Amino acid sequence: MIYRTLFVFVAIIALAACQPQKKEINYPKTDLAAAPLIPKPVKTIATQSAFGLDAQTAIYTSTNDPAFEAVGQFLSEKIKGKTGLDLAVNNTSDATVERLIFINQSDSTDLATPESYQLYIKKDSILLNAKTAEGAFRGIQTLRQLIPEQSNDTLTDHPLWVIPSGKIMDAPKYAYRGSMLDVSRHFFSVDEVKKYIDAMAYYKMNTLHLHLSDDQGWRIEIKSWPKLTEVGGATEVGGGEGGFYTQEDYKDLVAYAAKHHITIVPEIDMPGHTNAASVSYPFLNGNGKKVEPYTGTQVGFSTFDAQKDTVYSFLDDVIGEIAAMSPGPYFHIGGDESHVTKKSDYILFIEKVEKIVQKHGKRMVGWNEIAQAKIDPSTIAQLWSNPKDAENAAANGSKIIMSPAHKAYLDMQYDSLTKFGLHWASYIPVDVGYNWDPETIVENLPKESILGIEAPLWSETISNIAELEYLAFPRLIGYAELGWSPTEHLNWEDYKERLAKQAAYLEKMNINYYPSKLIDWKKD
Ligand code: TNX
Repeated sequence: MIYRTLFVFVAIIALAACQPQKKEINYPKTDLAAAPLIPKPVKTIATQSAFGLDAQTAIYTSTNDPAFEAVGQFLSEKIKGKTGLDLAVNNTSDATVERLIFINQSDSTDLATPESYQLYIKKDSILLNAKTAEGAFRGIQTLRQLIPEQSNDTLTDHPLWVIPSGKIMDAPKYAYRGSMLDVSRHFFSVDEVKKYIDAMAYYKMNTLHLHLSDDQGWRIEIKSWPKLTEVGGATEVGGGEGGFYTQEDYKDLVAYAAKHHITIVPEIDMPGHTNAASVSYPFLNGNGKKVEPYTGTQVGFSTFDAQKDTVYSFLDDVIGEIAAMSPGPYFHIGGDESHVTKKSDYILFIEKVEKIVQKHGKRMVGWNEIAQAKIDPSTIAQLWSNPKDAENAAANGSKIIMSPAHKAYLDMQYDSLTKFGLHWASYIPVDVGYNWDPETIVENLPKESILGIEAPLWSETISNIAELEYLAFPRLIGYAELGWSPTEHLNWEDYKERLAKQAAYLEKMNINYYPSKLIDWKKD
């Protein structure tokens, strides 16, 4: 199969080379190493020539894996959106083709991770090698970023988008590079979440954690417990109407994320942060008080009753329904700020819920507090507050997701003048959000214990997509680089020049970013 695709590739190059009408193009000198790529690739070698993307360019992919063809289609759609060119994918009968982009499934041992890719850009061909469609997908993001906004209309008799030539060898630093959206404190629609996924994918993030329940709202339909959304879905911070995803909506989101090689991590927060669930079904409540709908922003007052069997059968249904719709390996159980759960109950609860999550075929993820329980080494702890918890979890064999609030929380204000956001952990200007090393946040944490990083966006202070984007961008782009690029490439002075050049993409995508004065934004 590999030989067959290689044969097709060689044949097509030969075919392209034989075109009688083909004219040499005198490309201007280019420098691939100076391209404002984010995240910065591991290795770039410039060859000072160029590839001209035009209407005579075609896309071919390995055909042994349909997911590679899908990556080719995705590239074609994005090229159309950016340039207007409508490039065919795997159409071998087109005789007008002069240049080609080949997306090749390769088993080369140089491709060390599933997301690794190699990009070879020459005058007449672009070759992208990857072991998996996921790697190919990451690689085409690099290619998308290399296509200039404007065509060059002087080199030939038709518009041509000049892509600098050379080689890129690339692979991520961490396997987990994510962001979280809190759709509970304020609800965000399927289309709004999709728009966020588009931007995450462009910067090679691979995980979207959805915080689907909290005191103020329950956001995912559970067929066996319908009041969760009928009652618990009807509130949000500030008294707005709330909302929820039907199971069809959620599946649509999961599929959209999968098309972008992004895994959804669903979170049902417990045993605290459960007021909306307990308002829907009061037998769940364990704080001894009458439950009322809550639309404020306090935390730590609610808890499930950890002593009742019925609570665990309820959770078996809830986790089972969500796990069945979530192809990813993880289920997040929250576990944070359970201030009114007795410590012994908390530990009992986490250990019992871990078994339920595992029974439904998922790896449990929880905020760092879960390290107080005797968790399984396969369970993952997400550091937000207490480094000691992360240290303990790692000593137990668990992997850690780094989301230290004072560095990685997208809901922290940029400075005291920022309209939205909080500052209980810190103010996080764009440079502070970028200038930290996940490996030095926790003392005595072996590097190998770090699964990756995640930037959570809590939504107490934001109620529409423009406000959400104002907090997320441009900081999210920095977290994408922190998660992907090797430490020796992380340099604020270099990064801020590349970030400045993202303005064209952000504006074209209609993303409302915070125009930080630290950046000399270049709009075209
Ligand atoms: C702490 S972080 C929380 C959230 C809040 C957030 C606000 C975490 C695990 N719990 O419930 O929304 O602070 O910044």
